[in-house]
Amino acid sequence: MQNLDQIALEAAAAFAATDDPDALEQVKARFLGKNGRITEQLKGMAKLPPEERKSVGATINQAKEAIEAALNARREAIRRLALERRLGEEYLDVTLPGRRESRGGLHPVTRTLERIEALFGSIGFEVADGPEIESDFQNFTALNTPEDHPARSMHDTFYLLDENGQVAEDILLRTHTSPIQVRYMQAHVAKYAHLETMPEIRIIAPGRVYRVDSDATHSPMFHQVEGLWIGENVNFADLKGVVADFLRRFFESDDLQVRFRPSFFPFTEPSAEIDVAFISGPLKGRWLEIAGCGMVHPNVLRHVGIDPEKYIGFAFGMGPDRLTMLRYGVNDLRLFFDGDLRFLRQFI
Ligand code: 2U9
Repeated sequence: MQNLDQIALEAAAAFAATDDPDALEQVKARFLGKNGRITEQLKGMAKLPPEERKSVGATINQAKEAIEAALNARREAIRRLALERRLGEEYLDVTLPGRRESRGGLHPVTRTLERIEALFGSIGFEVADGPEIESDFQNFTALNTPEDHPARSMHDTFYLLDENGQVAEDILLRTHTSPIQVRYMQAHVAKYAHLETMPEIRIIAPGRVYRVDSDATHSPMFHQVEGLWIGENVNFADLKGVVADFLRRFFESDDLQVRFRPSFFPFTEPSAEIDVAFISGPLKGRWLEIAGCGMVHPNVLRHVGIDPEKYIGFAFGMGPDRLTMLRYGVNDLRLFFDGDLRFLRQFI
């Protein structure tokens, strides 16, 4: 029988000479594995006389435990060594600035549109929507615009081409959001055809509109919000109240001055332009044109199948781009549509 102390010493030396976990397990097999040296010792006990087996077995087990203890100590040492090596190689610079999420925001014109929708919503106006590509009927004819009106010319309106590349005279980019109201009224008339008297119509129509025009105060695409209130007894005083109240709430100024100047639009009669004057601030005292309005022309009502002898109402239109310029003190409309984040971030 080999000296067990000697085997234990050899094992400890072999473990110490290994600094890789896989190699360590192979060294372990040489001593504790199926054909390892300790296992051979245990097998050899069979040949011993029975009276010696107990003490020899105890000695072998002591050696085995010593080897296992040395193995575990080496495993732990190798683990710690690997960790220290990694800590030496890799490091975290906690002084580096973090990667921040960039914060988005609503476009200033979108904020104005949402504000307008909320203010009119608070007095019972619904928001209506419609297509940006329109028919000549919905955009012009239904709105009492004469056949030879300059707005219908190709200098003012973007027409679309047909499949042969020819200008299609009856499809165009809407020049105002009025066709939204035309469609809404047509649908409303159909929906309540079974009733003797239809419910009132109270809507606003916000959206993008298109005209052949481009300078510091005109963009070929711009926004409009129009409003419409049709009922059996809606008058010009209602129009003045609704619009003046809206403007004072929009500009957060109770003493904003509002005036109505006679004007002309094909789709309203009588018609008026609406001006406002601020009583303080940089724009103090100057009258600014802000919207147009009037009582809906009887021909417009007839075009959508509403009896102008029974129903009457008002309409108005304003430019939310211009309202945004006034509210934030911006002097070039094009800034809103250039998509330059340095400009737009100021409104977040
Ligand atoms: C229907 C009937 C009538 C909408 C109206 C105006 C007057 C008007 C301008 C303001 C500035 C356009 O954005 S702007 O350039 N609008 O002056 N709009 S009355 O009249 C309607 C609308 C729909 C069925």
